[in-house]
This record gives sequence, structure tokens and C-alpha cells, in this order.
Amino acid sequence: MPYETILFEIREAVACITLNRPEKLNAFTARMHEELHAAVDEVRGNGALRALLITGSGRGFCAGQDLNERAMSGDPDGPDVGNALEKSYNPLVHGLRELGLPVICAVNGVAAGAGCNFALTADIVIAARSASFIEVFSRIGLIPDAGGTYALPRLVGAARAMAMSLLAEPVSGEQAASWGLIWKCVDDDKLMSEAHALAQRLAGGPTRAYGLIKQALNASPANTLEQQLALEAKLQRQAGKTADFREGVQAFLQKRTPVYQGR
Ligand code: LHQ
Repeated sequence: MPYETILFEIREAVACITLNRPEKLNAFTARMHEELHAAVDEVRGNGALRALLITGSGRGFCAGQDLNERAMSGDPDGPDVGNALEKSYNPLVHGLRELGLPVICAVNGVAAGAGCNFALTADIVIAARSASFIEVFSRIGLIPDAGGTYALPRLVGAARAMAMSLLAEPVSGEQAASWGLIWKCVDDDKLMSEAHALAQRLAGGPTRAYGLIKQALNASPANTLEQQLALEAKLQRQAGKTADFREGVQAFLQKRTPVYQGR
């Protein structure tokens, strides 16, 4: 599909998706959802890819749902927002969480509403110092969606999750990093070089183990210790059968840097 609202590039083993409606702070439209869906499918289907980097063009990362879309205002009884979530947002969140390779999000500016929670779906989030995270939903009478009510209390604890959601105040990149909402915050002019370096580094790693690490950590909050130990045994059994594990051990014993193939 020709992309109009995103840019999709492949550099070596790294795919990069750039949300690209800068004049509207990259707000989501139905078209952008279709394109994101297609791009994530493309990443999933391309066995040569080993990391995905997501960012936004212009001064914002993503301002959430485009509130000008006709579907948002057509029905006098109010739109079926749940439908938009079920059809577009929820599959996007699932798709990224379940990708078997690391997803890095470089938050270059404001990340608001579903744009904030979309960013938090990534495995590693790195933000520019001038970026901000806003659970903006309550300003317009909605609740955090796109996985926000799942991610927030797990990342920053109940007190901060609740205040972020009720007050809808911007949280700066620096604050977000110090709270553990994201991995780290860097100077604006370093954001993209750091994010690309991180993506390249991860693309040279043991991709299958990374996918299994994601599965284990993402399952953890809902599991008992017993369930999690059983899951670790199951996933570690798979990791132990990979060529990358053999290479990792050999490289260690031979005192050299491992060369991982992602297999
Ligand atoms: C926008 C938007 C936007 C359209 C900036 N839409 N144009 C899911 C399922 C279905 C339905 C509902 O929702 C959801 C989930 C959600 O995401 S709900 C939350 C929706 N998002 C918002 O409520 C955020 C609205 N935006 C803002 O509050 C501000 O723009 C923020 C705080 C993000 C940034 O403020 P500023 O830096 O002052 O920028 P700005 O407001 O001047 O925006 C720049 C332009 O972008 C402007 O257009 P214009 O033509 O006037 O220059 C805005 O209208 C446009 N824009 N967000 N969501």
C-alpha cells in the first residue's frame, strides 16, 4: 500500500516508521491506522528485520486521535468510540506488543492521548528533553485508552497513574524518565542519533531471545510466581535451542564478541 500519512524505511535490519502529519502533530486518522497496520504486518512478515524504530515528524510525536475526523462528530448521540478502539487502536497495541523483535520509540515532541499510550506500547521509549507526555483524555471527557490504563499503573504506580489521568497535565521527558514511565531522556539534538544507534545495536543482538524476553516480561504482571517460573522454563527451553545461544556461549569461551544471526 502506498503510504501517505507515515514514512516507512528499512535501513539494514532496522525498520523505521515515522508518523507523518506534522501540521496536525501527527494525530491519528483512519488512514494512518490502516497504514500503521500494513507497516507492522510488513515488519512481521520480513524475516530479515530485527528491530523497529517509531518516531514522529515535525515538532510533535502524536496528538492522539484526530478530533476533526467525521467519525468523531457524526452521530448526535455521540460516536461509538469503543468501536474505533476495537477496530483500530487495540489491534495496533497488540500488534506491537506481540512483535517478536524489539520496538523502540523515539518521542520527539508532545505525545498526547492515544499518542502517549501508543508510545508507551514500545519496548524501549527514549524521549527528547523537550518532549512531553499528556494523558489528555479527561480534558475532553474520555478515559485513557490504547492500553494506558494497563501500562500506567505498571510503569509509574497507582498514585502517579491516577493523577496523570485525572489532571491531564504534561509530564516532561525528564520527569517521565525519573518516574520510570520511559527508559531515558536525551538532549533534543541527540534523540535520533541515539535512537538509531540503539535500534542498530538491538538489531545485532539475539533477536529470538529478545522476542522471548518480551513475552516473559509482558506476561509477568498477570502471573503468580509459580506461573512465571513455569513460563520462564518454557521460554528458556526455546532460547536454549537457538543458534544465537550456541554462538553466545562459544564466543564467551573463545573470548570474542558474539556474532548473532537472529536465529
Ligand atoms: C489536532 C490534534 C488532534 C486534530 C493537535 N486532532 N488536530 C480514541 C478513539 C476514538 C476517539 C477518541 O479518542 C481516542 C483516543 C484519543 O487520543 S482522545 C485524545 C485526542 N487528543 C487530544 O485531545 C489532544 C488535542 N490536542 C491538544 O490538546 C494540543 O494540540 C496539544 C496539547 C497536543 C499540543 O498543543 P500545542 O503544542 O499548543 O499545539 P496546537 O494545539 O497548536 O496544535 C497544532 C495543530 O495541530 C493545530 O492545528 P491548526 O490548524 O490550528 O494549526 C491543532 O488543531 C492540531 N491538532 N491535536 N488531536
